[in-house]
Amino acid sequence: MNTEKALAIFSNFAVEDEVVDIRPFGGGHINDTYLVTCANSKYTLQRINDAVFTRPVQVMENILRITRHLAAKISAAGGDPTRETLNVILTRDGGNHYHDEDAGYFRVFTFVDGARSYPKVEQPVHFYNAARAFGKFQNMLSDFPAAELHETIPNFHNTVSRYNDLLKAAESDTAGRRASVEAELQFALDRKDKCALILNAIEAGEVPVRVTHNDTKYDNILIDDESGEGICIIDLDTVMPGSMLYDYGDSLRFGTNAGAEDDQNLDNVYCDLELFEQFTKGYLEVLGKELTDREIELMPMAGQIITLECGMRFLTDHLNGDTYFRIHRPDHNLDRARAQFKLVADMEARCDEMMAIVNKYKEIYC
Ligand code: GN1
Ligand code: MG
Repeated sequence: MNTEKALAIFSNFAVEDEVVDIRPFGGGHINDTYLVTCANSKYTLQRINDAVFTRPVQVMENILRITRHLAAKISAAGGDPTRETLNVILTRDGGNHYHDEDAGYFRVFTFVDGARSYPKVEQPVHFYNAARAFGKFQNMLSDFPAAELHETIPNFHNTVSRYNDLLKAAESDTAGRRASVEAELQFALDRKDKCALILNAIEAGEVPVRVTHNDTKYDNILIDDESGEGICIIDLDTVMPGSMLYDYGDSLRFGTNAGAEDDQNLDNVYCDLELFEQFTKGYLEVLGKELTDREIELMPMAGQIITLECGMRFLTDHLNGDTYFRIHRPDHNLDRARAQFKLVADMEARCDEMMAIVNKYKEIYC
C-alpha cells in the first residue's frame, strides 16, 4: 500500500490533527502496521489480515470491549488508561474499523509514546516486568464475560488439531516440499502424545478456561523507556477463552530463546534458564494465588508444548507453500520450524531444572 492510499484510509478516522508522516512499522507476521505521526499526536494504522482473521468485524468488537474493560480497571486502580492499554480510535461515523473495497479492513489505535517493543530480551529485568504485566493483564480480564467474546480463530491453541493440520499438509504435499523435511516431520510425529497434555487437562476440568491473550510473544508488550516496566500489552486479536499455560508457554517460547525465532544457526538456539526464572518469578508473583495445582504442575511443560505447536504451524505453512505467515526469504518458515524444534529439544533436556524453578516460586507465591 503506498503512502497516498494509507493517508486516504487514515482520513476516515476521527483524528483532528495534521498528518506529518506515515511509514511501515513493527515486525508482526500477520497484519500490516503503519506509524502515523501527526503534528501533535501519533497513531498506529493497521490493516487486518482477513485471510487469517476471516471475521475482522468480530475481531474489532472483541478488542473494543476488552480495551474498554481494561481502561476502566486501570482508571479504578489509579493508572493511566491512555498508556496502559491500547485505545481504539473510531471512524468519523462511529465505526470501530474502516473497510476499503480494494485494500481491506483497517483500524487505528493511539500510539503509546515513550515505550517500545523489542524483538529480543535485552535486560532480564524487562522480562520479569513483562511477566508481571502479562499476569496483571490476565487478572484484569478475570471478570470479563468470556462467553461474550467471539472466537476469532477457532482451535487456535488446540495443539492436537495443529498436529493433525501438519499431518494433512504432509499428506497433500501441495508445494512438493515433503521429501526435504522428513526429519522435521518425524520430530513432530515423535511427540504426538505431548500435544494432548494441556487439552486433556482442560477437558478433565483440572485446568480452567480463562480469558487469555494467546499471542504473548515478547514483541507484543511495550516496555516503558524510563521505568523499564511492561506498560502496555498489544496485539489483542486473539484475546479469547484459553489457558494460562498458552500465555505462559508462548512467552517462554519467544523470550527465553537465546537465538532468534528464525535463527539459521541452531547453535544459537537454546533456552536461557536465567530468563526462564525471571519470567516464572514475575508470573507467579502476580498470578500464583489464582492458579490451580494442575496449572502449576504443567508449567514446566508449557514452554515446550507451545514451542512444539508453533514449530508445527511453521512447518505446516512451509508444506502448504507459505500461505499464512509472512516470509522474508525462501524457506523462512522451515528455518523457523527448525529453530522451534531445536528449542523444544533443549527445553525437554532442562525440564527438571524448570520444575525446580517453578517449585521454588510456588513455595513463595502460591
Ligand atoms: C503470529 O502476529 P504476530 O507476529 O504477533 C501468530 C502467532 C505466532 C507468531 C509466531 C494470529 O503472531 O500465533 O505465535 O506469529 N499470530 C497469529 O511468531 O497466527
Ligand atoms: Mg505481534
